[in-house]
Order: sequence, then C-alpha cells, then structure tokens
Amino acid sequence: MSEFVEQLALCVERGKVNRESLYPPDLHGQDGTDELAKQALEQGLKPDTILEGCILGMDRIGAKFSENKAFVPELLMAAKAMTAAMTHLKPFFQSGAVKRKGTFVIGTVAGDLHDIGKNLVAMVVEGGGFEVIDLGTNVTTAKFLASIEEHPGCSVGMSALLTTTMVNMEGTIKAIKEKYPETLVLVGGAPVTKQYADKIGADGYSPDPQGAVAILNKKVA
Ligand code: B1M
Repeated sequence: MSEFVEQLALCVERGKVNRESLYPPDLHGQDGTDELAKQALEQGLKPDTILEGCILGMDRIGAKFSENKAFVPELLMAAKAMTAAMTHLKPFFQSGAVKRKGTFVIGTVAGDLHDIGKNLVAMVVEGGGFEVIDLGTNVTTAKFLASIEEHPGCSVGMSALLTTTMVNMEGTIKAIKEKYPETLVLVGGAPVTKQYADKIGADGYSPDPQGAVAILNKKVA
C-alpha cells in the first residue's frame, strides 16, 4: 500500500478535515483530507487511489466503533473528513457524459442517516450519463413515490447501511411496484445482498456504484 493511501486513511480515521481544523488536537497544523486529496490530483494520482484511502480509513474507524474503541462523534468527524476528500473527486465522476440517458432517483431509506455510499453512487451514476435526483437520507416511501411521479420513467435506487433500516426497503418497493410497476428499483449498501434484494422484490442489486451504472445501462440499451 502506498504511503499516500496510508496517510489519507489515517486522516479519515482520525477525522482530520483540513490544515485549519482544530480536531484532532494532536494533528493541528497538519494537512487534512482536503489538502491531501487536492495535492494528489494535482500530482496525477488516480481518483480511485484517493477513494481507496478514504474507504480504508472508514473501515478502520468502523472496526474501532464495533469494538467500542470509537464512538459516534468520531464517526461523524471521519465522515466529514471523507466528504472533504470526495468534494475534489466529484468533477472526475461527473465528467462521464453530456447526454443524459435517463433519470435516476436515489435516497437512503427511512430511518437511515448514512449518506457517503449513497453520494458515491449518485456521483458515479451521474458520471455514467444519467440525470440524478438525490433525495438525501431518511427518505420515506411517500417521498420516493412523489419523486417518481415528478420524473416519469425514472429508475430508483435505495441505499441502506443498517440491518434495522434495510428492512424498510421492502415496503417502499411494494408501494412503488403497486403504483408504478414499470419502475426499475435498484438496492445496495453494506448489509444488503443479492439474495435479500431478490427476496424483497428489487429489480437489481449492486455491491458498488459501478455495478449500479451497469444495471441502469442495461435498462436503456
Ligand atoms: Co454508522 N454504522 N451508525 N454512522 N457507520 C455503520 C454502518 C456500522 C456497520 C458500524 C459498526 O458497527 N461497525 C453500524 C451498523 C451495524 C448494522 O446495522 N449491522 C453502524 C451503526 C450501528 C450506527 C448507529 C446506530 C450508531 C449509534 O447511534 N449508536 C447510527 C445510526 C444512525 C442512523 O442512520 N439512524 C450510526 C451513525 C453514523 C454516523 C451518522 C455517525 C456516520 C454516518 C455519517 C454519514 O454517512 N454522513 C456513521 C458512519 C460513518 C459509519 C461507518 C463507520 C462508515 C459508513 C460509510 O460511510 N462507509 C460504518 C462502518 C463501516 O462501513 N465500516 C457504520 C463508506 C461508504 C463508501 O461505504 O456506505 O457501504 P458504503 O457504500 C458502498 C457500498 O455499500 C455501495 O457503494 C458504496 C461504495 O462502494 N452502496 C451501494 C451503497 N449504497 C448503494 C446503493 C446502490 C448500490 C451500491 O444502489 C442503489
């Protein structure tokens, strides 16, 4: 693993956003994810390498959280640090195509506030040539339905990061299929599996953003 990936992962894990940020105190005055991502791109590093460092840092803080060695405030700071790096990656993911192939409505399911993975999927799908309507987090069934009505012919993506919220996908899919049976519904997120997606009646499942684009491309092919 490169020194850069390690350094970026550490900044995500420790929640170090930028040089000015006072948190964490022991890293005060040092570059954070903001500067590191910007410099890496200027030096010609691939956006994927930056993403690798971010995800590694997130995995590490997630593991500490599981072991009660880190707590919600630390997770929030890590998320903030990852978002700062991702801001620099946005133009790369979005520069895919000019002509829109269709509309993709995406949101994190009801009860769930995790948005980093969902944001990544939104960016990559947008880069794949689709118009993306991002409904944010904690999206209710009613909100998904209203958006489908507003964007006839759209496809829908749902993200869930909690075993307690992924179960909300089933009811939303049922409601969508009752009212708009032709709508393609795609699900994803760490606890979601292909088997679960099939069980709840989703049309597609992908473990990553690229797979989501591939499924959407198949629909418009
Ligand atoms: Co939370 N959290 N969290 N958290 N959090 C997890 C998910 C957890 C696994 C941590 C742990 O215990 N190790 C655990 C869930 C356990 C479980 O259900 N099995 C957990 C918990 C328990 C909680 C709380 C309940 C903690 C509490 O309050 N006691 C709470 C719940 C709040 C709520 O949502 N109601 C909570 C809160 C939070 C924060 C708000 C502090 C923060 C989120 C901030 C934010 O998102 N803005 C947070 C974070 C940061 C995490 C971890 C550390 C990182 C998640 C992340 O962003 N990963 C996470 C542990 C971990 O994952 N290592 C954890 C990086 C991201 C790029 O990956 O989202 O998986 P991911 O997305 C991937 C794929 O899954 C896929 O593409 C992405 C890129 O490859 N993908 C899709 C995602 N959506 C897709 C949709 C698709 C296709 C692919 O199609 C539509």
